[in-house]
Amino acid sequence: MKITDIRYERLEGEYALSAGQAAARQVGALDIYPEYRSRGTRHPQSEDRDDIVPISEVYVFVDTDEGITGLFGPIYVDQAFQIEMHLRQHLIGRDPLASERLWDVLSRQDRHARKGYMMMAISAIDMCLWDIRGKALGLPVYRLLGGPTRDAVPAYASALGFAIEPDKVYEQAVAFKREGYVAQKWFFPHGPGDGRAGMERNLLIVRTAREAVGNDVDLMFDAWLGWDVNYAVEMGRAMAQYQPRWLEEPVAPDRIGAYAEIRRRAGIPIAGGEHEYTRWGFKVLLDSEAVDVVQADPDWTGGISEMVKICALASAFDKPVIPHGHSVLPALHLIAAQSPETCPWLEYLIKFNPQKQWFHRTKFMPEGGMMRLPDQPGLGIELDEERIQARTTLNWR
Ligand code: SMN
Ligand code: MG
Repeated sequence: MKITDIRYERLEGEYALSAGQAAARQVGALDIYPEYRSRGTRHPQSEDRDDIVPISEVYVFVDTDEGITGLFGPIYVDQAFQIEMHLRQHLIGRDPLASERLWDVLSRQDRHARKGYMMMAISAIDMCLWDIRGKALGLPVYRLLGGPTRDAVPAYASALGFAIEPDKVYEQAVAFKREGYVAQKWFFPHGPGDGRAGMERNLLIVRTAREAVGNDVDLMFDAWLGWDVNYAVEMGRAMAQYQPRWLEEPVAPDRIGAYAEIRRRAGIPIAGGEHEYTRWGFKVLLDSEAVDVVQADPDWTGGISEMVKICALASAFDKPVIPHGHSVLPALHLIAAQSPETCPWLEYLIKFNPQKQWFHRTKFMPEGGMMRLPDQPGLGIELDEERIQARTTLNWR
């Protein structure tokens, strides 16, 4: 089999927002500047309105001479550009099933391929190659990876975009528990720039969520790179009585010493890695004793191939990998082929993952807190032509 073409398409349609949740703000790295801190919510999905909004997503297609096409998306347009400018020339005419060779070549072809958008571009290609292999052999990807290790995977409810007023947090935390989720993650609205009052409001979210769910549901909290060491240590110590399963990304990912210090001093488990790349990036995190939970994202860190290696590495450190959930299917295939000890859960972003699957014929959503496994060959992404109102080919040639 040979790769004959690589194409990128922008799909456009209309997406139905669902109301019932007020707009939520989320702390971030730029919040040290007042004008950014006052921006408020950053996500249209968190608006409190029933509305139809335009939606536009980019997909990558890898065609072969045997009529099989590998498909992956949504991806960022920046990834498509990197594929076109840097990766394409190493892929056309090559055997898509020799994906270890191709990953190696793609990661060596440019000195900047190691991280960032170029590694994210390699990730998207890796996903397409797994899709091709699955379609060629008529099997879902988790079967090719040696799974399933379970019939279904427990998902945790990730509440990005949900209202963070205490009464709303309470109500929603109870609702997630009733739906069957054994764990849920909330996002902090405040950081060091919001002073004591902000810290109190953060803590109120933790306390309210714990009061809502009792002791048999795990709670996690994400600071999305928005804090510093002192703030994280103080928050960690104050949160400890509510027994969070983890505090996530308290500071920017490269501040590994800060992670290790927070982990030593805060008294609660620390999670991170959704913005880390490849086995070598995770080796540094693990060697530095910086995290208790590894959150590599298949879409960004190097694809499914690299995730398998990161899982092997993390399991040798006895640290679980709970992949970040930028898109559902790659993480689901991987998790379904790992020991439940290595990969106990899938992240499901309740507001974002449905949007990311808007153009897909089969939507993967947890039921009773469990995610069933795909049975389609490959990754399981098929486009729903009825939802596509316009299709544009991206072309930089
Ligand atoms: C997150 C980051 C980027 C996109 C969606 C969600 C978040 C998470 O940090 O951990 O889910
Ligand atoms: Mg996160």
